Amino acid sequence: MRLTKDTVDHAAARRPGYDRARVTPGIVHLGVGNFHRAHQAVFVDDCLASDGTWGIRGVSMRRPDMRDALAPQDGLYTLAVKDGASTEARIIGSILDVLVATEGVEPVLAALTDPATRIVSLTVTEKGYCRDPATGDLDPENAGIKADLARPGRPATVPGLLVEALRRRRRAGVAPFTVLSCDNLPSNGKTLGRIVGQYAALADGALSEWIAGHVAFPSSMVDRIVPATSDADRAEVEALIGLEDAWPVVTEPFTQWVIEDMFPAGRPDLAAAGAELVTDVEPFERMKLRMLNGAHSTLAYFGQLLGHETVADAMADDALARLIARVMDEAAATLDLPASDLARYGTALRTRFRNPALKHRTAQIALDGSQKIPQRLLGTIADAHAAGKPWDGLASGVAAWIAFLQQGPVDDPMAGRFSALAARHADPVHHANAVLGLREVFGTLSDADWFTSRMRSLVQTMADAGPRAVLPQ
Ligand code: CS2
Repeated sequence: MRLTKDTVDHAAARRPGYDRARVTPGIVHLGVGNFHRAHQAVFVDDCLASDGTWGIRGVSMRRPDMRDALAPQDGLYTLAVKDGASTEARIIGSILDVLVATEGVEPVLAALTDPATRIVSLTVTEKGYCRDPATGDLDPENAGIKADLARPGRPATVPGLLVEALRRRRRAGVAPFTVLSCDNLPSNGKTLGRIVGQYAALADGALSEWIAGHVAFPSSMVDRIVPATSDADRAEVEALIGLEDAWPVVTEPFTQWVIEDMFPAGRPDLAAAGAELVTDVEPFERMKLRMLNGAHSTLAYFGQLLGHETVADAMADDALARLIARVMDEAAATLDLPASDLARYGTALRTRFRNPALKHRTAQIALDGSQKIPQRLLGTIADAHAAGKPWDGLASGVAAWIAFLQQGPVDDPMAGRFSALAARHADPVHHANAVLGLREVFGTLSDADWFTSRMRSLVQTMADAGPRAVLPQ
């Protein structure tokens, strides 16, 4: 029997503690993937009992698979929280429906322009921002951006969609929504606000000014480890809850959401649900990006080179675990937070990475390196070097990425260029030189001898003696 609104009462799991039939939409979320379903949708689920006006309408930007799984289940799905041998199941009801942007943008624009929509939140991954990774500005050469500017009424990119929705709201005299970025980017709200402003300036200068004066883009730091769902997860959840769920989501116990409290159009009582509402998110974002995500990417690329399928497998490799501790220490030394807090944070992260119940594949984290490496490792390296602090561990992570690119092919918006470089340069150091010359990734580090010479030497050592040769003994 399938999980639906009519069968949910039979689920052997915690169920929504509110009457779903009375919930009305107040949030449109772009990018309803597993991360959103295990994070923001759970916080909102906790808010719905006290205020039912914040239901979520999900939007898939490209693929219909999430809608196809959730529509027959009336939007319901299982959250399975795993810690070692224990699994706790809970049914989440905050997502009311899912629209698919590639099947028709008008229904999406209708949801975005509905006066009831007061927040538009996003998890569209780094590449969804159509930015130049090194500078964080809109990439005007991005093919999707060019196409959207040519036909503004039918946008397909995130900046195009937000600007068209805001244009229509302004024209109709409807107050703007608040735009809440939940992606792993530094100053994610500010970055998105700038990108949206830059896109609007190319489309319509007056609109750009109106957006700058009227639309809030709070930043937020999001954290929860959420692997892709496997068929084994589906079978386990079905056995646990006694109902079939086409797309449950498996995650860890830890969850954190730190949000800049700037919601002129209102917000759910997220603090009551455990979120931290603050005036400045940036120190938290930088800590998380540099210590968690920087270490994650390093584990992912070494894991791929050394044949470790999951993060927990990679952490069981002692030399790699030593490197990860070093990466976290080097990153911590660039942060302006109390050292004891950072040390505790690092220890807790390593315990989370070791959670054997999470099959978090290194291949999943290795995706889209060109979009991730700048804010996860390169900014940290530049800061550490400027302060005369060590950055050897961080550099090994970048070297592992370059070696991974040479093995190709990879899944990345820059995959075509990476394949061409790998095909042109058989010699690892020549290949590394060519990759280091990509300014959209490395920015000014492309020209910094102190950096490029160290990278060449690491790549040479790895090529001569294997990736293990650069790990701490
Ligand atoms: C991971 C993140 O896939 C990745 O790149 O580093 O998704 C990571 O699991 C989350 O940011 C944890 O909060």
